[in-house]
Amino acid sequence: MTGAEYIAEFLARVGSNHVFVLTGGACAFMIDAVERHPALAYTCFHHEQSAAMAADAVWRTTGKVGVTMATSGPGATNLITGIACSYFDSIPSLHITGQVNQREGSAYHGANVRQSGFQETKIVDMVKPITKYAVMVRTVEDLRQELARAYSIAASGRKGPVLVDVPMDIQQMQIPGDIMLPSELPAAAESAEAVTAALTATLSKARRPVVLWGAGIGLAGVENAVIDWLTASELPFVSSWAGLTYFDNAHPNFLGQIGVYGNRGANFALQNADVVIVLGSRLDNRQRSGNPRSFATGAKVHVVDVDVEELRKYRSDGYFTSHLDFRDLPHVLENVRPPKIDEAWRSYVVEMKDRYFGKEQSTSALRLNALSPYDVIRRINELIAEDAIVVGDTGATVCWLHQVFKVKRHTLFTAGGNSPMGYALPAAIGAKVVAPQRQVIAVSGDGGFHLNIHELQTIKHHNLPVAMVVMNNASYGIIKQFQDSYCNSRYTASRDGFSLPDFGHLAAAYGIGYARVESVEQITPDLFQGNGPILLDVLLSEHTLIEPKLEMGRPINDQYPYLSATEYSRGNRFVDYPRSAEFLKVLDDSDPGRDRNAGA
Ligand SMILES: Cc1ncc(C[n+]2csc(CCOP(=O)(O)OP(=O)(O)O)c2C)c(N)n1
Ligand SMILES: [Mg+2]
Repeated sequence: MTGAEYIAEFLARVGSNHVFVLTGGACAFMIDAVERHPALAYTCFHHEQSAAMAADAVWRTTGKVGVTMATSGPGATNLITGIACSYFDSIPSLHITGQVNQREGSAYHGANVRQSGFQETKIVDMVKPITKYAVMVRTVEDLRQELARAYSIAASGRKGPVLVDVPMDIQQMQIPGDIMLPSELPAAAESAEAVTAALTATLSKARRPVVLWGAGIGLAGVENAVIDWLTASELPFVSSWAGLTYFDNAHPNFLGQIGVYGNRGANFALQNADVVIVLGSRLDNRQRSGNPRSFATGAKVHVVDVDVEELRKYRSDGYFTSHLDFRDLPHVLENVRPPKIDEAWRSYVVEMKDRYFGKEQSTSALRLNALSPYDVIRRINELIAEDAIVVGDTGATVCWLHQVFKVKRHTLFTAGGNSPMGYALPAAIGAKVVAPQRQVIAVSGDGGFHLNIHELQTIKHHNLPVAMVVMNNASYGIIKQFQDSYCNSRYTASRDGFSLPDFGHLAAAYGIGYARVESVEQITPDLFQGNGPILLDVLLSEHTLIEPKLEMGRPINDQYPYLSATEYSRGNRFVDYPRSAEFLKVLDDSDPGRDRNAGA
């Protein structure tokens, strides 16, 4: 078999049966081999970044490693934004790029030229900081070893994307047919016993404990064991956005998602705890705020993570850390003694949940008598199948989505760390291709939707029944809200200076279904049950805000719109988070509507 056929056979053996492509001379042999392989199928995208985002969605949907093939030069560089999505969210994906024939490549001449072959680009060097492993193969033996190695690295330990760059001569060379398969690599970590002892020591002194549930639990596939432990030990828990998809959000101990856009009750509980156990979350600044020193100031924070570098970053925070291979987490938790929880804490967390969980409302929309994005998301949540796949884009829209969507058996995800505009549409396509029997809903803003608009043709070509919800506030709303806070409501480049097309005309141009949504009642179950694609144009006021939302310089339990002094201190019953006199003065003076152009 040829090198290209070897790659196809390898993909079939590891169960990565769908390959997302945009062709070109340097990858045409490989895509041809994919097409000829009976176990494989390819899907064409109209931009390589979409293919990479779709591949990212494959693992999130099925637990199989997603694969792209792209050509050298611009094809390869276009993958970059999508690869970064996988890297920051620890998602395994495999990117196979074609490269120019080695005798045409710059290395052949031994001179340090910019480029020798047409469309030659040093993609390996370019993706090194956003991949776990990237390599160019130089011989057929290399190809055998590097494919297996790259795949093993992608799917082991803290997972992530890898890239294998394959010159055209290698694609055409003959290679023996025995396929070298990947293997799960051992993880260097502390022993389960050591972590059990450390966690037991931390929890033994806890009277007001909170567990922070991170995506690392689900990435390791140990979510059921963690839920059992939380249930049995009666521990209240909160979640990062990326963690939400891995458990039934109706769990009685669950207080909500945390952080800058977090639920107020969940944030209060976290900030008032005396012990916070963090399981598989990297505590980025959307969780702890821009000032980590204001995070859980009354607590001993104990972080358990698979990646020792993540733990190193807490040295100056004084956190306790445990380095664990998360496959051992069930065993660890089985042996951790549960803490003695104070009665006052038990009743406090129940009170916080009653007061705030699921209670988000858009005061900005209410004031304007406009459609509330929170009501829209709740309605969609009610109407779609319990196991539907819901993909978020970015901006205010992805905040609204995560603030109120409640996962039952759904799969809910977005590219949380990289958060590029345009992620949701191609990711929804990727999800639908590998899980055709499940409902798929993409939730984008009007701005973000436009960044991969060409993929409407991919949806149309395959007549994929994907519901594309566009939260249309005729602006880059999240940036506008930032400008309300910090730029005196000058909407430069967020509302002014550009425009977006009529989405009805756009849908018609691609020949896909369209529904205009001006009230919650217009969102009906049939919209999600059709046989083809549909674009739901949800008309919001451009002045719709994200509520609550943290402004700079505040701890996460003091979000805008600001609570009264009484309500604020009721939430901060155990740990004091004083508001400065200066801030109280600003509060007094502040315009409750914030958006100076809102008129209402
Ligand atoms: C590729 C890319 N460019 C720029 C940004 C910065 N950015 C984040 S959200 C956003 C606006 C998104 O607007 P829209 O999709 O309409 O969402 P809204 O905030 O209005 O809900 C921008 C420009 C980004 N995340 N990704
Ligand atoms: Mg918008």
